[in-house]
Amino acid sequence: MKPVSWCWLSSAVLAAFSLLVAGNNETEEIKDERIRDSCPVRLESSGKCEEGGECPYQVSLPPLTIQLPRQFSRIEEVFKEVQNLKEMVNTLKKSCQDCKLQADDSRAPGRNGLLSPSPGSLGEADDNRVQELESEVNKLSSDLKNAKEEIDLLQGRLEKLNLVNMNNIESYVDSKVANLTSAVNSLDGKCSSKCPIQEEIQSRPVQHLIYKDCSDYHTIGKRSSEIYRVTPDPKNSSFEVFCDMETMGGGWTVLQARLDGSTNFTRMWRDYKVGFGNLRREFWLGNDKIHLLTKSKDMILRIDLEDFNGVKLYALYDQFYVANEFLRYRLHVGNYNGTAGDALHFSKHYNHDMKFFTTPDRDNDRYPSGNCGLYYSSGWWFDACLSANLNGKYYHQKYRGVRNGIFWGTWPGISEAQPGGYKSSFKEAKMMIRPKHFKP
Ligand SMILES: *[C@@H]1O[C@H](CO)[C@@H](O)[C@H](O)[C@H]1NC(C)=O
Ligand SMILES: *[C@@H]1O[C@H](CO)[C@@H](O)[C@H](O)[C@H]1NC(C)=O
Ligand SMILES: *[C@@H]1O[C@H](CO)[C@@H](O)[C@H](O)[C@H]1NC(C)=O
Ligand SMILES: *[C@@H]1O[C@H](CO)[C@@H](O)[C@H](O)[C@H]1NC(C)=O
Ligand SMILES: *[C@@H]1O[C@H](CO)[C@@H](O)[C@H](O)[C@H]1NC(C)=O
Ligand SMILES: [Ca+2]
Repeated sequence: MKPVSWCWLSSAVLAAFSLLVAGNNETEEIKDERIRDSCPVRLESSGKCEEGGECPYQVSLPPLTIQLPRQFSRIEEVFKEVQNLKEMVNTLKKSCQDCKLQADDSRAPGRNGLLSPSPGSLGEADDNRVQELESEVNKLSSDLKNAKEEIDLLQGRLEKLNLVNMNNIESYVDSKVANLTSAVNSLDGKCSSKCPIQEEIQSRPVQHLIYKDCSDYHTIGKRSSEIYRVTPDPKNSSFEVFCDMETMGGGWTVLQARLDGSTNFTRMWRDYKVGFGNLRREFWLGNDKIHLLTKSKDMILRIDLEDFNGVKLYALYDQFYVANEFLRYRLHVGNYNGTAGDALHFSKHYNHDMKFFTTPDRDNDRYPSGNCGLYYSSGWWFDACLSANLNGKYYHQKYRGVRNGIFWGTWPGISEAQPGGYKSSFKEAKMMIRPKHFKP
């Protein structure tokens, strides 16, 4: 008989020796190296079995660290997110109501002579959306409760099952929260754009002065790549951005640029939040601004890269959204198209989609024993840790040591570098967004 090893998470199971026979048929499912390696308890047969008799087994029991607590903290995080979403819905609901009241006031005849195109019916439509959303939020929190109960239930049971279900629950909950977040955002956009007092009345005379992003400047005929002022959220402040009016028809709002190493990208949370650098050269626009821009319209992302051999390739993602600071600027990135390869979704274990933003002073990554931002000298949506990092250090040539340079893991030939050998860097990198439905 060949040696076999199983991995159990419960000491109760270890006692139940007879279960081993049943477990035998299930080992297939836990062949996943990762799970087995991370498993703290091992039970091994010595391989010397007498016919029909029992095999002698060795049990190695390190201090019993069960994997559940980590998973539990995920659920807790999600609870917090849902709580925040609930609050956002309430705020939105209230502001929609306020908005409607103001609209009613301003429609009173003879007040200021301005008429708004039936905001009443629009307001009702928004109300329905709010109600829908509320019931969605309620449903989600009861789903979460169920998930939590399920976990509690499973905790005392056969533990392999437990692991499998935990993963399912995690991704299920993640996608629910993502859906809800985008629903809230679209509602937020609607609510503000339909508020007559704020947009239709106050800003009507200067309406042509409100540009949400670079595509609006393109629409009015601007064709030079320049700095322009944008106001993605009429309730919030406006700010300057650099517009790329040439690439693929133009209309792109640039979020990040690397050209020559003139700006240091090893920065803390606060800097990545507000942005840094020089818009005409190297910069990070700032996570708050990126959030407002991607909230105001459905955006696509384009990444342009050039290496020191003059090879230029690009990656296009058909969705790009960055959540707010409370949600730790979580990244949502859609399907890939392009020539540079899909390094943001490199594999199951290296996937930047749905990851939080991490900086050297703020560890939100998926690497349990350290801070990826500190190790790789940048702020980024680290997994554990990376298959892409466009905010890495700027190296003017190949370099050795920690791979903390600008990195795109699907670049041709990049994976051939030996662990101790030279690593290639990039000459230029650029990230920019444009509304999904924009036609240049
Ligand atoms: C193992 O499982 C398969 C399908 O899950 C089943 O057909 C087979 O009979 C099982 N073998 C044993 C030894 O239980
Ligand atoms: C999220 O929304 C998409 C499309 O709107 C839908 O296909 C998907 O099932 C939703 N996911 C969940 C978990 O509700
Ligand atoms: C960039 O900033 C970090 C943190 O302040 C500092 O440690 C590092 O030396 C700087 N790098 C360069 C090239 O100036
Ligand atoms: C403006 O946007 C920032 C960043 O998302 C946010 O923190 C702030 O609360 C917003 N201000 C208003 C008045 O909506
Ligand atoms: C990718 O982009 C090219 C060029 O824009 C287009 O022709 C092609 O249909 C796209 N592919 C997908 C899968 O979207
Ligand atoms: Ca970490």
